[in-house]
Amino acid sequence: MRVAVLLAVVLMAVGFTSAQAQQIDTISYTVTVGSLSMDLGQEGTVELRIVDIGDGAGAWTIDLIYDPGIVSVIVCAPIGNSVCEADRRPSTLVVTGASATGLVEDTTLATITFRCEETGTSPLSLTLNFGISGFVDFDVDRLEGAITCGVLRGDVNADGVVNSVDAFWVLLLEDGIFAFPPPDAWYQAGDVNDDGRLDSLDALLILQFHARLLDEL
Ligand SMILES: [Ca+2]
Ligand SMILES: [Ca+2]
Repeated sequence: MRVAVLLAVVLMAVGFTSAQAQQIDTISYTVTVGSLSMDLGQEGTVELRIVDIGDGAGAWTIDLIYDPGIVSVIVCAPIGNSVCEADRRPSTLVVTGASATGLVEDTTLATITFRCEETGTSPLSLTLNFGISGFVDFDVDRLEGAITCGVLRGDVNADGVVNSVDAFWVLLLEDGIFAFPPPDAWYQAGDVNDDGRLDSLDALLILQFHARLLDEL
């Protein structure tokens, strides 16, 4: 009797009534997260979604794993019945939630805004935790994403815009006033005439681009 009561409590906690547990043999859905391609310093938003739901999703705990060496999380905004934990582990967002009636339609669980901090590609991997097993079978797919961070030509200080500050940085780099070797990304962004050097000509082109005298760099 005690076991039956505990089982009922567990099932209710994950969103099933005892009647539903008897009726539903397989819970099926797909968890998806989007992909982005951005430049250093820019921000973009992906959606974490549950789609293609079969017999209803009563509860979800989803780990979204990213590379903190490439991107940072600006904000994780949960939607509806979800909660977002951004600081449990350095490389992991945890989105949890529950619905007493079970989700039946495609649903966005959270929107997550990332910022490109370094060049490279960060995976957006998904790990799903179901809490219970043995009573209900899960047939769940994952569509994982990625964020690719590149260099915005002319944006030497990687703040997402090209302006006179970047021209100033090019001149500082030309003078070699830094006590540390500047990152390669600074050179990649600043050498806008592709001659292998950072000098006042690059600074001039950046200023012309900012003044809309040039259409592109
Ligand atoms: Ca800039
Ligand atoms: Ca150059």
